[in-house]
Amino acid sequence: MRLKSFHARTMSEAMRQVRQTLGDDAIIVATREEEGGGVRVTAAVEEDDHPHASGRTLNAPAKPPPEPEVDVGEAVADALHRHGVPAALAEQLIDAAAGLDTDDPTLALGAALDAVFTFHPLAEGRPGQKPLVLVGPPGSGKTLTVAKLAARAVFRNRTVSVITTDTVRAGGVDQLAAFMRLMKVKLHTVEDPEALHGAIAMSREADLIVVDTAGRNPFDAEDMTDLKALIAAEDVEPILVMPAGMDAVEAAEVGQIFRQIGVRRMLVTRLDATRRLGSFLTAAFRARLALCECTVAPKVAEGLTALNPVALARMMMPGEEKKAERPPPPKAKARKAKAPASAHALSSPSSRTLP
Ligand SMILES: Nc1nc2c(ncn2[C@@H]2O[C@H](COP(=O)(O)OP(=O)(O)O)[C@@H](O)[C@H]2O)c(=O)[nH]1
Ligand SMILES: [Mg+2]
Repeated sequence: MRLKSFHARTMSEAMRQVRQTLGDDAIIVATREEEGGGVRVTAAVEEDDHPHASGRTLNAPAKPPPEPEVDVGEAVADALHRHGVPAALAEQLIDAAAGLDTDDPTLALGAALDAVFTFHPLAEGRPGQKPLVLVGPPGSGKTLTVAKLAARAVFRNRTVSVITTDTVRAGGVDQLAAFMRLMKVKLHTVEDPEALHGAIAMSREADLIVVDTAGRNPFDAEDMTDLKALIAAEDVEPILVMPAGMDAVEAAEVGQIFRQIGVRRMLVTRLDATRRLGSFLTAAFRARLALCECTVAPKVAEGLTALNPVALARMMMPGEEKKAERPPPPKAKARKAKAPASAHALSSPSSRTLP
């Protein structure tokens, strides 16, 4: 099954694109009016039906008999329940999945996630892009994610500038400095908003500017005022870094607090160490935050990938998790970070030289 979204000025233009790209057998799974005008249509096609997917000829063997029918609504509801998705959000997702012309629960859930959430991956680095300031509670994964973003940019031959404002906590700079030395990326250390201004000005030529910040307690007004001032001093985009696996209500509250200081996108960490995905979905839903990347590995060079509705649905559906499981690794001396099935549904760049 292949899912694809199309943007166009009018619905008929979008439908024409769907037919041209996916063929006459494409199923429309969601339609949405875009904020800036135009429409977005999400359509799906069986890989075998897609004219370019399989090279099937008229003499190709007949398809195997269909599998026993599943109740799509029930399967979606089950998955949402298992992932601890609270009732209000679950209801909205089940509603969005209902009435879709598909008997594939993963596709239905993917389409529902696509309809309810906004997926907006981080640009990989281009000159003039707003600096990304990673913010979040202490220990949420900001520093490792800064290093992962820098590594991704370096692997893709982008120039990157990394700045840290985390000078208060002992060891806050050391860990990032070690990562940056390995990548041969200069690390700028700044203490206050004025110094941040200077460091950003000096980095303007870089394709990607990433700023690490100290962890802030969302329930401490002074901490948040301080962070707001840091973000407001520059034309930057704050990205909320949140670990998966928190309590859903807590995560939603944290998300809402960070939204109040100007955050609009959320990056989720530690998906490899989490079984239930309800908390970050609830945070994104309640705080109206778009989802960008997620991280699924403790290593710098691995496991940073853009979230998308189909990958998320695969992570949430039991059958799909099994299908995505890797064969057991060959016996080796080095201990490999073990990512669960959910992580394998996502691809990631890898390197042997970084921690
Ligand atoms: N397994 C795993 N660990 C992670 C991931 N992201 C962060 N961590 C770990 O979480 C801990 C806190 O990360 P850190 O970047 O220092 O958090 P910060 O305080 O927000 O800067 C560290 O031990 C990281 O290695 C991830 O995606 N998977
Ligand atoms: Mg840190």
